[in-house]
Amino acid sequence: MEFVNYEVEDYVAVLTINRPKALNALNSQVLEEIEQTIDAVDTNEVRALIITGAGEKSFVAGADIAEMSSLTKAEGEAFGKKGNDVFRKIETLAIPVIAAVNGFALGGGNEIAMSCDIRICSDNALFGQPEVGLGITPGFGGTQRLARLVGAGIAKQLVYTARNIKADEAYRIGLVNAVYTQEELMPAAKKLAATIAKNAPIAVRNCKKAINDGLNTDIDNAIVIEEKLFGDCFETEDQKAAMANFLEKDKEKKLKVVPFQNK
Ligand code: DAK
Repeated sequence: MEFVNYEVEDYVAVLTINRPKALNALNSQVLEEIEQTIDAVDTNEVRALIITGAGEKSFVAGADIAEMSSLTKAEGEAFGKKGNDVFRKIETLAIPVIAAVNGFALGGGNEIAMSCDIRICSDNALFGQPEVGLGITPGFGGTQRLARLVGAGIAKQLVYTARNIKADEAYRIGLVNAVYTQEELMPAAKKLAATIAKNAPIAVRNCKKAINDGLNTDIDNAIVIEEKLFGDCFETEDQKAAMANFLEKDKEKKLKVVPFQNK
């Protein structure tokens, strides 16, 4: 791969978008490489994925404006669909995904971060949806995910004004969960991922599915989704081992690696 690096260590994978000359902007090739990498994540081996950007300046500075500048209506729709398909794969990946936002997260950059389960950032991060200043709408889910994450009022203000916000404001509105210095960001992301990876993997995946699927439906259906995924846990070795450990007062509570059962 030219623009994506991928490494796995101790159940945690790091996907780095690596196109620093263009501040990691997303062109078709970058999107294709992200998609191939996501498709290839071995969820039996990896329990949490971190997505970050190469360099100290930018997470992702948006979709590639040079590539978009000459698109026709049909090509624009196809480009939007490509990005949306990739971001949806991130959002629905079986394991938790953490965005470690290490600088600019503008347009498509904010949108890829929002397709992750959790966002943390460095203190030099800058977030925004500048699209209306470029004569377009956010096209990789920005109008949808931002409103779901921070509420319609704040999302509309950010999208209509195209105003960028710094890390502290992103934290205040709930767009990111925590802010670190640049040096602390990746260690913090890895620590968070390792904490998730220590828990029963199928239970964690079922939690992700329950939260995501439940948010997309009404509360009555959402509770049924939760019930089913809760019930599924009782077919896992982790549930039996972890509860037996508790009852036997085994403080180690070591959880076994159990291959994910696709459902
Ligand atoms: N695309 C392409 N190249 C970019 C880029 C981008 N988004 N952002 C930066 N670059 C390139 C610059 O052109 C420059 O390249 P060279 O001139 O060196 O060859 C290099 O990265 C360094 O950038 P700067 O020299 O500008 O660096 P500065 O530190 O001065 O400024 C900046 C950093 C992030 C403030 C500035 O680069 C900037 O404003 N970049 C654009 C940010 C932006 O507007 N992003 C949102 C893009 S729009 C849709 C699908 C998708 C989307 C919409 C619709 N559908 C099909 C419906 C998504 C849209 C977007 O994401």
